[in-house]
Formats: sequence, structure tokens, C-alpha cells
Amino acid sequence: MITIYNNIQQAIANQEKLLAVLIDPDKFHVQNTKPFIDKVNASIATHVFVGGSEVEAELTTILVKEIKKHTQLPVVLFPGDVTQITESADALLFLSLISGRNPEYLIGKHVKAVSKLKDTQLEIIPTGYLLIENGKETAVQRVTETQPLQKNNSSHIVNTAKAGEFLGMKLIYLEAGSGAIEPVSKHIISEVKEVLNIPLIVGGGIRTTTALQNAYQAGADVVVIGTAFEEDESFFDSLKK
Ligand code: 1GP
Repeated sequence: MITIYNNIQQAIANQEKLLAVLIDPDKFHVQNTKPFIDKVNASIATHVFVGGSEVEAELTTILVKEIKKHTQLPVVLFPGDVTQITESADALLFLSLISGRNPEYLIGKHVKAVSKLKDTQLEIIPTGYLLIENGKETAVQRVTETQPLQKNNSSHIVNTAKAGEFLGMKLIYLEAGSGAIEPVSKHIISEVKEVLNIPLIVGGGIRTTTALQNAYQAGADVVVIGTAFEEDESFFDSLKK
């Protein structure tokens, strides 16, 4: 069976870089879905991620159904909470916040999610999620009540990412936080990439094609961009196919 995860691995084997456009249902007007997704389709984007730190229940399902009407790209849930799980999507990043020490975000919410996932058709992708310090408090930090990893302690970041791989996680996600002032540095991305045998996702604060290329050159396999598109859809013009 061809799966979204296998396709990511195949793309990496072919030395392709992947771009996920993140849509936060809390900050997005559903009636804007078609024009927005038309721009996504015309761009180099390869995935649509849907999720946010604080989203009203049911909004995710409504939005995902609308997105699926307008694109063939895989729609992947990037949930801040159990309420954001919907069968209308294709896959679910089953995120464990391994940079933090809050048991709810390490395993608690996952246990609660199981009753929603018993007969799921979603492809579940276990993902080690690492929040990296970026100069200001982010929604992830506030909502999860965890501290980000210090950016000047790269060996701890590397060891945390590798521990995630050893635990069986299939993706590692380095997160500076939505709207971060500073994206994750090239130095941290390259050190983490060096030790990993699984795909690396990087997101948070990437607002320019230069920052995107920097992340790719440093070793990011998938880059996630949300805020830059929310603030200025003309950014898609510089990312046309
Ligand atoms: C946030 O990594 C994503 O979880 C994307 O961040 O909104 O800053 O692009 P931005």
C-alpha cells in the first residue's frame, strides 16, 4: 500500500524537498478555502497540514472537508488537541512533545485519542515534536506549559531527537513555534539531521524563500509554513511550480 509516510521517504531518496502549508482553523475563514487552496495547488507545496494550538471543536472537520474538495494533495492533521482529530483527513501526526516534561503532551492526550481512533482510516504517523527556543513565548509553550529546548545547547536537542527515533517515532519535527521571531537555526537543523535516520520536519517563523532554502540546505526534508501565508498570500507567487 502506498502511504503518505512512504511517499515522504521516497521523495527524500529522490533528493526532493517537501513543503507543507499549515492552515490553522482558528485563524482561517472557511469561505476563503477555494481561492487559498488554488494558490497552494499552483505552488511547490506538497502537503497541507491542518491544526492549531487552540481550535474550536468541529471547525477542523468542516475545514478539512472543504480543503479536500479542492486539492489532491495529502491533508495531514497536526493537532493541538484530541478534538482536532477528524476522519476527513488522510493522515495524523501523532505528536509527542518530547522536548517537554508535561505527561499530558508526552502520553496523556494520546491515551484519550484512542477511543476516537479505534476504527480509524487515518494513517497514523508517530512524530517526535521538539520545541526550540526562539526569542519569545509561543502558543505551544503557553498551552502545553513546557519549556522549549535552549538553542545554545545543541547536543541536548540532538540527543532528544535521537531518543525520539530510538523510541520508534517515524518523524522528528523541530518547531520554533508559530510566528516565531527566529526560525530554527541552520546549525541546529544540520546537527540533528546528521544523526537521524528518519525524516526531519522544520517549522516556525519561516517567512522568506531564503529562510526556506536555508532550512532545506541545512537538512530539513519537510518545511512547514503557516503564518507567512496567513499574513500575505502573495508569498505563494514566489513559490510557484
Ligand atoms: C507552526 O511550524 C509551524 O506550528 C509553522 O509556523 O506559522 O511560523 O509558519 P509558522
